[in-house]
Amino acid sequence: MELIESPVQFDSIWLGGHVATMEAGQYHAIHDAAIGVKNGRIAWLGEASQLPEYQAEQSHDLQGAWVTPGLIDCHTHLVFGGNRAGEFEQRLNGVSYQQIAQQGGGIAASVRATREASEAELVASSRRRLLSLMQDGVTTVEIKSGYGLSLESELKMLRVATELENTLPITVKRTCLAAHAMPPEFADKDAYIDHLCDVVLPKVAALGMADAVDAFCEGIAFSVEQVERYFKVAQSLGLPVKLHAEQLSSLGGTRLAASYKALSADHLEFMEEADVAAMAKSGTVAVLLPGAFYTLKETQLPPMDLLREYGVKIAIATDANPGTSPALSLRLMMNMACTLFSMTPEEALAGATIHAATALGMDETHGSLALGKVADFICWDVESPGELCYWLGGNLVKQRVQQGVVT
Ligand code: DI6
Ligand code: FE
Repeated sequence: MELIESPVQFDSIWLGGHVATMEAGQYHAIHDAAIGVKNGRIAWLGEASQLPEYQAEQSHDLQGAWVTPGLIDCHTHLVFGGNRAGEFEQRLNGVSYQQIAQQGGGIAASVRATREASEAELVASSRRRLLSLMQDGVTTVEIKSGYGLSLESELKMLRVATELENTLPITVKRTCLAAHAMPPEFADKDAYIDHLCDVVLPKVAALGMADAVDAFCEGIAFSVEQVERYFKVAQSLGLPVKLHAEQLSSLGGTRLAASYKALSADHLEFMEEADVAAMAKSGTVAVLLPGAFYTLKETQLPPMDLLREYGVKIAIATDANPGTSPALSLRLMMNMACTLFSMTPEEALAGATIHAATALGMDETHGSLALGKVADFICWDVESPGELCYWLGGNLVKQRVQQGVVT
């Protein structure tokens, strides 16, 4: 009697294209590949010629497309009221940042507009921006608070981020950035940090409203000592930390972040070799933000050779925010990482997939295509993965798959 092997069951299968798996941060290309998906996870991945006998409820023909992991934007300030296009125009008409700040502009303007906006208004305006990111290939996004700067308005921003995840096919990681700037009702930075440590962080943690905690460590924001007090409380509440560090000057924030085993340190143009060494030791990801570098017309480049030499993982993100990076395409940031920071297209794609997943503490399940991982992927209308970094703009997404479902 002949034994009949029962065919492997898939919910969906993709055939007729190629895959860049991004395992270990490299393309690891599979030509003429097959991807089998079951229950939102990758159940089979390899050369189509090796496929076992299978049954699938749905079959998709890639028509020669390339598949990559869904893009992960690991640093955004996507939720905010109003926008600052007027300031952009003022600056280009010769009004200085200082004059704009004296007129109540800058971050203060975004804080006012965010506090004044209703939750529904914030959901509506953020949704439009998030859809732009999604249409260009993003399947996971990190969203920071930080334009509320009071318990109520920080919680409002984090609720908006939750609402976006609940109503759109996207995974959202929420970060509490209450230590972003000084709220108008506080005169003293230490007193504000005390308030964050005593009231805001414990409440955010108790409500389960954040996946991580972030701060802005800079002369114009908070000192290393102030950030350390805030990190200590975050750590005691079981929340991982990350930090805006070494963006405009070298203060030592990166080393502090590394000593708290931060998931990431972000910006980093002014970092030094000791900072790079500390990050390598702690496994902290370097998140580079070419959109802010470009918008601020910065000239100090992040130390790419040192980051590579020490084996620090490098992620790329939009930093989408109304002031310094009104960026709504992560793929454009990948292009800019190549052109401005001399990254290779392979490094840039790793930076927007697997290394971005590590920066969010989710690389076990996301960021690369492998057996058992969440089936978040993009089918791109390109002839090689390098094309994703080559085009400035354009619509290259052929199909977007979120947890195994075409969206
Ligand atoms: N660094 C930045 O570049 C932004 N925040 C930060 O910590 C600026 C945000 C803004 O101008 O609204
Ligand atoms: Fe930022």
